[in-house]
Amino acid sequence: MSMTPMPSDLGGVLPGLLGLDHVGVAVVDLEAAIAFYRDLLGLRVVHREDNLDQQVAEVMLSSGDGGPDGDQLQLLMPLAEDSVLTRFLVRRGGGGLHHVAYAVSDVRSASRVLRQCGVQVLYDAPRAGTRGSQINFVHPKDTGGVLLELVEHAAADPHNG
Ligand code: CMX
Ligand code: CO
Repeated sequence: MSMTPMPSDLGGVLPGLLGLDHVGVAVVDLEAAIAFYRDLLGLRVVHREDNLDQQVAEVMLSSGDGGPDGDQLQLLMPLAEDSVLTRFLVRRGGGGLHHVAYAVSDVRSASRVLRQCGVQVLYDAPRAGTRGSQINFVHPKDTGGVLLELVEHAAADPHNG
């Protein structure tokens, strides 16, 4: 895995970047993982939902109030054999760090700028993420091996800062 060099004329700064949002961890047993982080770190579940578009069960945990301050862990478990997560778990022989997500004010323009910088943005248009957010991804082959998620929170999300 390599990192795509940034064209110097773009300045290398992503517009509308709000900061780190969450870290995504793929798991085989969601309830066991929730119990592990609750009992070991005292994290609590602040949200859970099934994302049928992504075919994953998602649980957000936080040590704070679950605000978009980077203090969130997202546990992910596949809901179907053809989920993108199934391939990841099979390839790795179990769970592990799956992605790092950054909050942006406008996922469409952030994706456009990243495309101009030459990295592979996965979706032509953003898709549905947690709590009504809109998400897109940069392929790990362009980021040194880390799947990078962009998340634009829904305006109505009470956690939207
Ligand atoms: N982190 C780091 N590397 C990863 C990876 C990950 N999460 N997933 C795959 N890879 C690596 C593989 O190890 C493989 O590397 P090698 O070529 O060195 O063996 C390479 O990427 C494979 O790439 P690929 O053939 O294009 O793709 P995959 O079928 O494995 O899919 C990806 C990878 C990123 C395109 C797919 O996972 C995807 O579409 N992700 C976006 C959606 C998603 O992740 N949804 C779940 C989270 C939802 C949420 O956060 O709300
Ligand atoms: Co995520």
